[in-house]
Amino acid sequence: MKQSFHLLRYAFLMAICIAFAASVKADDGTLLSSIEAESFDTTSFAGVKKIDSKWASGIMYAENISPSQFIQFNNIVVPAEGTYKLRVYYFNRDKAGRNISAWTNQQVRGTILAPDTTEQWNGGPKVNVTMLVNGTDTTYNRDTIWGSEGSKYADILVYFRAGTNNLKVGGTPGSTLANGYCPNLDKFELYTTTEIIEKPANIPNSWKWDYTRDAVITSDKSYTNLEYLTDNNDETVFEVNPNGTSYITFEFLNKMWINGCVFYLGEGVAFNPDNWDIQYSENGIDWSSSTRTSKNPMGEGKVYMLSTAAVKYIRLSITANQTVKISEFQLFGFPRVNEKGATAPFGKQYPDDLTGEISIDPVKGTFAADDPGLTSYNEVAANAIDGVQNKYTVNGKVMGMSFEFNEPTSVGSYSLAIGSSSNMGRNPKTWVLKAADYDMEFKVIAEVNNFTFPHVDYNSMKFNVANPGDYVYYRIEIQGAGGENFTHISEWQMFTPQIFISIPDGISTPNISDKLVKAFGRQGEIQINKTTNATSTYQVVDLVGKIIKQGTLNNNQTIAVNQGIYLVRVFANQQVQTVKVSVK
Ligand SMILES: [Ca+2]
Ligand SMILES: [Ca+2]
Ligand SMILES: [Ca+2]
Repeated sequence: MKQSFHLLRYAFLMAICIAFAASVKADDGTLLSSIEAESFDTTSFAGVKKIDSKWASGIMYAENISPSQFIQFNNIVVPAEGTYKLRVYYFNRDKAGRNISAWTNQQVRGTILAPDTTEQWNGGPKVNVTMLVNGTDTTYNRDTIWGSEGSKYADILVYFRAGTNNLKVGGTPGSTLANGYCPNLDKFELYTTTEIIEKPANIPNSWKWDYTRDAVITSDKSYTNLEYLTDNNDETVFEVNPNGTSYITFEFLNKMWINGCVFYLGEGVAFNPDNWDIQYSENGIDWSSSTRTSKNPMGEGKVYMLSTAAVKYIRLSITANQTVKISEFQLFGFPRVNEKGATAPFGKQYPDDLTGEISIDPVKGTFAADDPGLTSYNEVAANAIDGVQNKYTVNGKVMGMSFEFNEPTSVGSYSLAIGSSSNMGRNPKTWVLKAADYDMEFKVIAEVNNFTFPHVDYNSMKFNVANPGDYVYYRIEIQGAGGENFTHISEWQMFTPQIFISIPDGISTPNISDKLVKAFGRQGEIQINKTTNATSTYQVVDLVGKIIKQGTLNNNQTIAVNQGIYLVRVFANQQVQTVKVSVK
């Protein structure tokens, strides 16, 4: 019975399709494919259901798609990159309408309103309906009516790359319409269109800063674009054909406890997980493999918690016999130094004046917190400056801390660390760092909005101060993510040098360029010759990520430095060029 139902249905649908195609307006473009919503490939959401309905196209629809949920189609193939029109057929009984979000690959969601109301959630009319057809009243019996007349549609423009894409359609977090729930979805049609949208931004996979910035990075084979592996930029890709196994080694100045990593190959690229490994070593000679546990990433890339030990050497091994592309590799954890009074496995102290950095050691000033913290759990304010092991937790969504230096002090960067990742909802989300001179007139010197900590146990994340100055008072005001109404940190520190991030906070990631300068090392100096007319700035960075010199770039700039290997970074017009130079 079911089978004959289907055959009859198919014949009917074909007739509808032909009739429909003939009625398509010119600006609807060409119908490329028609996809039943219920034929979705994957959903990780148990609540999303496929429901039988004689009123629905394909005799089925998809329902119960909550704000953060979606259905996904993994093999949408289009001939060329660009804009396409997605026609979404839906059932909806909410008079105010509902929002439908649709997005492709790892792009941010695009949203449209589904304004119309249908007879039923499953599309079917409640009663027999009489419609004017070719000038004649025609009655359709509710028990025999067919087709997708029951669903309404809305159009949304989506952006595909050439070849295979995935498409996600679902709810809309934050929408006031039906609390973001998606209408029931019946089917989709994909059309060409003459309309053009910009490619929506991808959800970032990499953090602006990570501990690879503090490492000397070497490879066992010579690669021309190794810096793209760790430039904190999803768009730049390290291409490698290891012809077997190749190692990228990260050597730290001091022992590090590396507890996690990002491994992101690039948009739409898959890689056999058995073909890469994170290893660690005390001496750079004897290596052990870590174990890793996959956690929620920010975008399409993977975040892993790692099981390692406190060591100076970490390496990434890659095994393949063809070209492999890796967009970004990042390391998270904390420095394992100043071990006096340490309780294994976590040192009591973070780096204290490790490289000229200033810790918020009470000797250098006075720490104060707005809230004493959870005293009954010993999650008290003093834990914010005692090392990674202990954490400071407040009952509420705001946390304020101050530090008064004994003398005017320039803070170029600062860090916030989390302890165990078991309460990610309690982590800092949005904050400002303020500073003041003796006059106590505070101004904002750094700001971070909607930050997501990597889902890694015990990790300290560094942030830049865009405009450092000599101030006496510093104050950080944190809004937590609001989990269970608690907010916590394991440590707050301030450092003298600015950290290198590809460009100061608040400015989008620049495009990589090789056309800004020529730079090379000589005896005791670096020579930079501008090849762009644009106003440019430069940074000279050593191999542990510390900025040695920076400033506005003259046409032919000579910079005196000690013997060593440096990265010269030049910024102009939202572009950046990096040149590695060797100074004798
Ligand atoms: Ca359907
Ligand atoms: Ca990159
Ligand atoms: Ca602590």
